[in-house]
Amino acid sequence: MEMSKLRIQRHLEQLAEYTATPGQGTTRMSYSEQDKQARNYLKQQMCQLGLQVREDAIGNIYGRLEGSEPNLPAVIIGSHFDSVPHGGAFDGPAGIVCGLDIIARIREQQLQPRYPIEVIALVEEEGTSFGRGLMASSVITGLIGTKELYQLKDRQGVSAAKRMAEAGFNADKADEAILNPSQVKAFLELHIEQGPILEQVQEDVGIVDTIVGIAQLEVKLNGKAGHAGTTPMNMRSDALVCASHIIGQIPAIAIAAGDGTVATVGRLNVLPNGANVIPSEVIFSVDIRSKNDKALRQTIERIIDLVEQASRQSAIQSDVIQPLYVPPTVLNENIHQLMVQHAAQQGLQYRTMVSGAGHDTMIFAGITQTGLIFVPSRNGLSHHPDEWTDYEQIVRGVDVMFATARSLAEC
Ligand code: HGY
Ligand code: MN
Ligand code: MN
Repeated sequence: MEMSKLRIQRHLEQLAEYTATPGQGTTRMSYSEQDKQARNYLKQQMCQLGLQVREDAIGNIYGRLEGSEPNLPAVIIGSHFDSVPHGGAFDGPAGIVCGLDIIARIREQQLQPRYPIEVIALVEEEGTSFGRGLMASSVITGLIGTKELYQLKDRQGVSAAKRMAEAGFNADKADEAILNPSQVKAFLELHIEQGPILEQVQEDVGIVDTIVGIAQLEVKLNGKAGHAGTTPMNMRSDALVCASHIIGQIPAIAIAAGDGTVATVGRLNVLPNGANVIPSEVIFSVDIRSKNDKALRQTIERIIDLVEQASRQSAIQSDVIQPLYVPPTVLNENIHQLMVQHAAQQGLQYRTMVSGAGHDTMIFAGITQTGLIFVPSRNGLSHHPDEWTDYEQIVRGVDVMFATARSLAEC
């Protein structure tokens, strides 16, 4: 599908232009200037494909191809268009571009689906802006709403609701963005693997059956600022020393939980952050994943206990919040089989896989049947400027997704 490859390349190269860090990867925060540029591009492309385009109250973009029976539930295909700081050009956009290319192929082949098909571009999947991953899909599936959007804050202390308002959206109407499960037939996502397996085994696609459970914690430690030179060591309440003691023990807790459980401290803020000032406050994130829910919960509990114990021993105030918890999610067996069947019919090399990364698919699984296809990542690299997938590899993933969408939408 030469045309398909050129279309996919054009979209991904254009979207990669919308970054706050040109030459240093994709940095596209929800509701930022870069979000607006990508949003305008995606809406323009959806219009050119003759889709009915709309944005919901929190900024998700929908492009709808009407079915011959408009009242039937829609097959939704898409992913997210926000990024991590200095991330790659494929994480998220590959799934949206997959949806666009499926519509382009339907137009080219003059097909008419019986069920409506909707391409969706989701905001705030990464959680970089407001510290809660899978945010937009959680709103539209009814897991969180207006209250949480006022509580979730960015690093400047501004709420997600305010940032939405600045971008022309309205958190007070978040309930109007909630999807009616009876109007959704399935959610399908194509995503880069973000790991090394498909490349190592030289296979074309991964068909995901399980997504690991995810928890995100935010730990706040409060000590006492003081002069670095004049405060004796036995008279300090140093929040950073306490944090270091805690963080150093987290890997062992994850390893002890077994089943491939992982835990990561990716973000750490020190206040007042002066070289000659004893740190008074430290805030750090803990991202925990496991395919075993018991291991996930055990890890969360042990880290919370560790924080309480360490802070008590060093006269530090501690507070732990848990903005996100999603249990391990098994995806729909029927769609999995459909994808396997189409991959086999197309003569592709494929395997069933567990996803160590979280995806909006796991949230949609709460309201509808879902399917997730992986395409290979070069060197297994992701959340990095050098993230790369060959366009031909994406085309093969889209080929399977197109056949799956045609089966589900009956076209
Ligand atoms: O963090 C994740 O697993 C995904 O990239 N948001
Ligand atoms: Mn990501
Ligand atoms: Mn992603």
